[in-house]
Amino acid sequence: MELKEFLKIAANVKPDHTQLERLRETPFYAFVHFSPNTYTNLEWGDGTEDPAIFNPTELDCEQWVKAVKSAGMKGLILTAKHHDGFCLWQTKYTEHSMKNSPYKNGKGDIVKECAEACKKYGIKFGFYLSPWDRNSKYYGTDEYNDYYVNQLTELLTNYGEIFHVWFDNACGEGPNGKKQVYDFDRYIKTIRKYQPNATFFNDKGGMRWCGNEAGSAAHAQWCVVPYELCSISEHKTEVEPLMEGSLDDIRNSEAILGSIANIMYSKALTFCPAETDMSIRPGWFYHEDEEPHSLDRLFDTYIRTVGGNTTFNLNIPPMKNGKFNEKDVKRLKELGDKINAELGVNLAENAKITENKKPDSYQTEFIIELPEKKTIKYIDIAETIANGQKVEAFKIYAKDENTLWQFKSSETTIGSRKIVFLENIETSALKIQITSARDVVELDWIKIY
Ligand code: FUL
Repeated sequence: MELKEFLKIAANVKPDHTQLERLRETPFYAFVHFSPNTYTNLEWGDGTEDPAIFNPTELDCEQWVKAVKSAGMKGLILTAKHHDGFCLWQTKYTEHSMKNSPYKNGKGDIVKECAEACKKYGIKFGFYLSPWDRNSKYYGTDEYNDYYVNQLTELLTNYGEIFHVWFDNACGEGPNGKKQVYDFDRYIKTIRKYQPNATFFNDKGGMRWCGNEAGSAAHAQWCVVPYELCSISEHKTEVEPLMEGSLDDIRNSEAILGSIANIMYSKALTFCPAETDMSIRPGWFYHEDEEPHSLDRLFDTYIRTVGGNTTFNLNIPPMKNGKFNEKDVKRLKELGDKINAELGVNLAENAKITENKKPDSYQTEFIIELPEKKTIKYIDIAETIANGQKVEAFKIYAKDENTLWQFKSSETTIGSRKIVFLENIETSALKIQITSARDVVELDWIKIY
């Protein structure tokens, strides 16, 4: 197969409807880590914690949801079960759960309270059900996969619409010293059966991990990646590898996974966007001695993730009493206000946008002429990601007083959305020059702020 043909195939691998919804409608959502760890001051419980310690006497899920909403997030994922195995809902399958917590005399169901609060305020609800379970006696045996699917089914069928199911890939030892072989195929079939519109997160497919927990999405992000490395994703295209070689040394969490130099060894391609996960504080769980990250750091992460062809999953940990810390509530509101202030008004609303295609090439350029001179801080570009990811590289130019094009920035991929920070350029015209693409470029929008 010729490179040109190969790239055209890669450029036309499309998202499924769940991935498209996540990228377009819900790219920014919250994570809420809450478990016995909140009370033991740990990040990973070992499963021997007494459920009696878990007692959020002032639990206020509506406070969480309102705070999340104020940041502009559209969904919330609760740790229904973390690695310690404690279940935040009324499960039939273990006693290591709310049944033995003093909260509401063992009748509490935090998954329910949280799902209901989300529904009330129009926030989508999802959950994290950790496959690694350091409490379950079944862990490390075949029966554990039944146990896991039973719990998954409870969560998928009793709490209304679920937008995202979070599986971690962590696979440590359980109480009997054994590790589990996870039956991801079965888990995914269960999700598809009960919640066909939900996405799932796992670095092997669905939505993959961006590779770090520091909120750093890389400058070149691809959604179309080798199927061999994201093999639980559904969409695949058989291709002939362009080069003999192996993908053994590449991890599925690498940003450049979809670069030509990597995909040319692949036998099949799949669509698997990255999710960037990060906590508002250093830990995933609440620790009294920690402080929330600065507004600048969070806003910058937003630009580089939601504006970098990944989704952004931002964790806020409730305190022992079951509320978010007021400092976090304030920071979330500041973040939402800053996003609106910086990216709220599209200055290209009344601009004239013209495309000049180069003949016999996928190279093209878009000229944006504004009705008058403006100070421009960001360009926001989106490919028609429903049809695949095409752009490899582009450059930005702005017209100066002498109407000459001045080079401003050199960028790589666009994908679902790329926001470029331009540092206050005063101009009345911009040019986006696509210097390299895999097929005919289609854009959903060009906005400027
Ligand atoms: C990791 C877990 O081990 C952490 O505790 C946390 O839940 C994070 C989001 O995923 O892999």
